[in-house]
Amino acid sequence: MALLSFERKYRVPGGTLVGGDLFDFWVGPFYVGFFGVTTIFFAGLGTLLIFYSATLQGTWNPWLISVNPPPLSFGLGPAPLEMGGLWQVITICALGAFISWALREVEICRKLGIGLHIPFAFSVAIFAYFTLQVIRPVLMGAWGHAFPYGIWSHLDWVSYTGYLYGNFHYNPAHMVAITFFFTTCLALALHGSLILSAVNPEKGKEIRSAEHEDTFFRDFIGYSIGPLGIHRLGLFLALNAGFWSAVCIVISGTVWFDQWVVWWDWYVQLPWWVDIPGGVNG
Ligand code: 07D
Ligand code: 07D
Ligand code: U10
Repeated sequence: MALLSFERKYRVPGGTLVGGDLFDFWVGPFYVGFFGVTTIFFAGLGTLLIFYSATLQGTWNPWLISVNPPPLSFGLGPAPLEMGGLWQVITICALGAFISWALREVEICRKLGIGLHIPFAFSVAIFAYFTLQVIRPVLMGAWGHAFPYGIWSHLDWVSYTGYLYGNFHYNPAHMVAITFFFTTCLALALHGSLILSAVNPEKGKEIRSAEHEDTFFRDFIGYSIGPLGIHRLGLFLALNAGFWSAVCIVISGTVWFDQWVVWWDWYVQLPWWVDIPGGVNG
């Protein structure tokens, strides 16, 4: 069915989580719903507050705007607006907007009768953000441990936090997360290129079937994961990239306080080589 006639057929009331039929309508291509309204509210208010913060800061240079969390001395308490209070309200707005966006995805999935995979996947990104801005600062006892809202300033935070633990590359969960990110890229490059090679032939040539795709990888590496399997694998890899990112940052400063390289001492201290000549005790 053509997309436009499908949309006309499927655009009927129902599937909402709250509000019944109240906001159950579309504006142009966009589904609104209760959570569309809350998204607009939180995103709008948050953006206005970033502009207000920029006027207090005295810059309109988009790279230099920075909404900073309160100084560490405020702990987990509320701060005056110009001393991190704006950051606190903007964080609430950001979470309100992200969660509304995920719930709007849920409503659209329910209307379409499809699975909730997309809102689940987005929830992992929200979880990573929540870990950086709420879980870790709460565990460490101050909002000042969270990152500032600014294009350059958030990079400064990442660099500073990385060097705080010596070389962040030695964080084992950071290694796992990076490996998942790299593998996600590899999987998408393999999948994108395989599909195009079969179904987007040169003019005049025949489209090839899924058997051709399967057979390429069986000939090449002896196994094909299959057309459904590659999408499961892709989602698994991508979600793990986000999940292990959250893990790598939440353990830094809460359960591990030292340089990350020191964590690897368990390896040189394994009993079977700790005492041999040249070993750490030998
Ligand atoms: C392509 C989908 C579109 C989204 C875009 C981002 C804003 C911010 C706000 C001026 C893939 C829209 C940007 C709404 C404007 C103000 C106040 C998604 C796509 C185009 N970062 N980060 C960027 C965010 C963190 C890091 C770019 C957000 C952590 C590094 C952009 C968050 C850490 C680098 C950006 C966030 C971290 C970047 C491109 C939230 C660890 C870069 C993003 C809410 C995760 C790169 C100048 C992109 C860059 C970059 C946005 C969090 C590290 C400005 C919204 C604290 C090392 N980040 N980031 O394409 O060029 O994402 O920076 O958590 O090198 Mg970041
Ligand atoms: C948090 C984004 C959530 C986004 C949401 C949506 C909008 C709307 C609107 C477009 C998690 C926002 C939407 C605003 C926009 C419109 C219309 C995603 C989030 C909810 N690192 N490192 C990571 C690498 C080093 C350090 C993660 C590589 C150095 C610290 C990832 C390298 C040092 C932290 C990663 C490298 C260091 C990280 C980031 C290489 C610095 C973190 C991905 C090759 C000296 C962060 C949870 C992520 C983290 C993180 C990769 C190097 C420090 C695994 C490849 C050695 C302090 N690094 N890193 O988390 O884990 O995405 O955050 O050198 O905090 Mg690292
Ligand atoms: C995939 C795929 C596949 C496809 C695909 C795709 C994955 C099987 C079949 C999809 C992939 C692509 C298209 C490829 C490109 C995508 C990316 C690279 C990812 C990144 C994407 C972007 C950078 C684009 C981002 C754009 C966005 C998010 C759109 C922005 C839109 C809005 C801000 C509007 C959102 C709408 C809402 C919230 C609800 C509706 C609201 C309105 C229309 C506005 C009017 C508001 C109201 C009526 C409410 C009133 C408001 C009130 C009362 C409050 C106001 C208060 C204030 C303070 C303002 O696998 O193959 O192909 O295509």
